[in-house]
Amino acid sequence: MIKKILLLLLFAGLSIQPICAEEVNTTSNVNKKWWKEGVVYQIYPRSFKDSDGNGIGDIRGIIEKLDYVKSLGVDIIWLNPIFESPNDDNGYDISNYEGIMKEFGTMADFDQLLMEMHKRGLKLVLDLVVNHSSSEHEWFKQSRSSRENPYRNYYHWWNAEKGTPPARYSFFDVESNAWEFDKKTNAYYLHYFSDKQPDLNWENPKLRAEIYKMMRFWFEKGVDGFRMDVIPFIAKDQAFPEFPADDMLSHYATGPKLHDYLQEMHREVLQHYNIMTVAEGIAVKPQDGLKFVDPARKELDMLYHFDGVHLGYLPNKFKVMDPKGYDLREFKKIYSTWDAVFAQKGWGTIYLGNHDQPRMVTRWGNDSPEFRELSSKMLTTFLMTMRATPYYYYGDELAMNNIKFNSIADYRDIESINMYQQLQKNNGNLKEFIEAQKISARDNSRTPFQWDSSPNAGFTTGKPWLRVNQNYKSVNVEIQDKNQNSPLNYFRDLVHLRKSNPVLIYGDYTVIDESNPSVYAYTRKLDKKTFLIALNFTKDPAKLNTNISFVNSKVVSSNYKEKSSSALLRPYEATIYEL
Ligand code: TEU
Repeated sequence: MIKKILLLLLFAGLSIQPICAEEVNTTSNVNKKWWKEGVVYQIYPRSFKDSDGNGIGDIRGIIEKLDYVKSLGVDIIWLNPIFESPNDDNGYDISNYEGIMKEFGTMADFDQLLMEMHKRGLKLVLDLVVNHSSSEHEWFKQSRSSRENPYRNYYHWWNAEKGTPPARYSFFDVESNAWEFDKKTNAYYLHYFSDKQPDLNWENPKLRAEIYKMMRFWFEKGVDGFRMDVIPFIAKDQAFPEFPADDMLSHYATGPKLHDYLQEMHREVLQHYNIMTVAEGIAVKPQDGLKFVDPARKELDMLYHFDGVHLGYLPNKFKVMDPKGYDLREFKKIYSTWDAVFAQKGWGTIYLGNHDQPRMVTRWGNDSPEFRELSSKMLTTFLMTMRATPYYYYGDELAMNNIKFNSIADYRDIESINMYQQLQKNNGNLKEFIEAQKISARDNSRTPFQWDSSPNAGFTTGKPWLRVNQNYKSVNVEIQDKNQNSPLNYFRDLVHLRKSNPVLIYGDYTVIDESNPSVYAYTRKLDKKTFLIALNFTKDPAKLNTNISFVNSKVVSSNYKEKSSSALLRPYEATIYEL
């Protein structure tokens, strides 16, 4: 009995300790929440750990590795979609919202995962993909079967006798055309993504009720939140007015009644649970950010913007980088602008990588052997010291870098394959495209996690669904765990630093030396505590110019073995001072 009580106390302690708002010792009157204080670790389930040797990561694999995740010090796991899906877009095409994808396991596995996570004080956030379903969802099968079917209005249809529908852009369509003609009922259906991802009709209250019911199903199981896929796109003007071709997405993200739906969702579902929500804020402009997360509006909790990750591309749709690289001054402006959006109310997020982005060290740091670890640690410092909840992508703690495939045959991602086909059709420059994809393709960040030096990096005993990065023998958990100076242990230290210093969570953010093209520096200030963070984003030494005297201040953290307090920063140097 006593043992049982002790165990219970232990579990309770474990689950409360890392995120308990009351424990934050500050006089600031900021509105504290567990999801503001936590660090989110994103797991791409397909590539994390395969437990049954079919080459695809799965839920049991994640369970096996929960102690590892816990050892990072993070609080929340965001899992990409794990629901039944024909996998046209790796789970972002859901055919049953209340079933588990068979490659990933069973509902019993899921229940166990949730239990094992809660036991360790980890929260679980799932992906909510409700702008569209799979074309293999029962609703769509019914919907497309006849114009009179009761599910017809679960999707958007345009009857062909009205003529060609007004142009809409599709992300994953060879013609970029979001209207697909369906012969059976002589009508077009709308799909902002692939033609196997028809858009759900949120104007239909029955559809909305189904979605809310499904959300309750997961919350009743104990899930701790949702990351909401392309949620700004759900509302569509049923008259389908013409949109300007060069500015479609901002129209997509500001549909009529969008915020009515989010408020209804809050009323019907969200307010009844102690959970967190984060909007994938695609095409959301800074001036609209608060509409999603101002607590007074009762909609969502956090939003992540795309302005940062869109920086540095040439203005075409094939994700080709500007050979000049990106301008750090613009980078700073974007992150400072977004910090200001949530300075008084609402709350932001900070990320440099996810399953839709290349590896952060390749994109924003430098993945040459000389600088890979150093620049990755610098980026980790940035993520862990901003005023926003960090969303940290699995593998970035090892400084995993882009795999850089030489051939389209290696790619599995619908986005890369679709863009390639488009270019092929239009006699575009395929060679240039393959080179560009080495930097920008999504599959770069979806390669299997590198656990150890055994075949396939210990990810699977079978044939991995996507090739493993060849550097796995030197870049893996087993090696980095033992090395105090590894990116892995650096990440652990920085998570700990953030979580034990409320100033890094809630403190005011002020950028300094704004016009410096090489150094990103800022202060964080809460009550009497001030930290100064100095980050050199380049491979050359660079000077921080400021009147703030910091060189005699305490160095709280550095990514160099030999700490230095000089205003002249070494390549990719990242230093945190306490002033
Ligand atoms: O992403 C939204 C989206 O538009 C992405 O396609 C993004 O623009 C692109 O990846 C940039 O290269 C979400 C999911 O995160 C993504 O994985 C899905 O493919 C997409 O929605 C459709 O569900």
